[in-house]
Amino acid sequence: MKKVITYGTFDLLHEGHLKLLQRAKALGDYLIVGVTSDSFDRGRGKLNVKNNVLERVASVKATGYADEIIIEDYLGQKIDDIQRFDVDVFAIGSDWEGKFDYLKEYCEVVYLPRTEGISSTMLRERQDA
Ligand code: C2G
Repeated sequence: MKKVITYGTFDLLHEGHLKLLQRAKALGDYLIVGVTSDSFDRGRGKLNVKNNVLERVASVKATGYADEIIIEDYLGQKIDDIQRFDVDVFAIGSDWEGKFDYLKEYCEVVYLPRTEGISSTMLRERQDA
């Protein structure tokens, strides 16, 4: 069984997230999605997130693409997860191109095309307007 893992905040879940999850799932048989905790996001400077972690987990669950959902809560967790779950493929959007090449020591790393014209930032701005 080929295991794929991906991570994200998935705030105000939109079509870009949906496509990313669909493409990640298609890379293997079993998809693990790591949803960032609120404190992990604050720590990496994402201060504007609208949905809390439970809401974001529920949105990811509702897509039907995730076989398992975990919480990402600390720096360096990706390596631990890949080893713990015996992951074959790490997938992430192309806005991160090159940034996760250090994981190639542990599994295959795939950058998936990002969906243009939609983002959580755009939706948050629209909500605030
Ligand atoms: N994404 C996409 N198209 C968009 C927006 C997002 O393909 N228009 C993808 C991103 O590339 C990412 C996933 O959707 O793979 C989740 O995006 P975010 O919620 O913005 O999360 P991000 O900050 O990219 O988290 O540890 C966390 C991860 O490193 C990345």
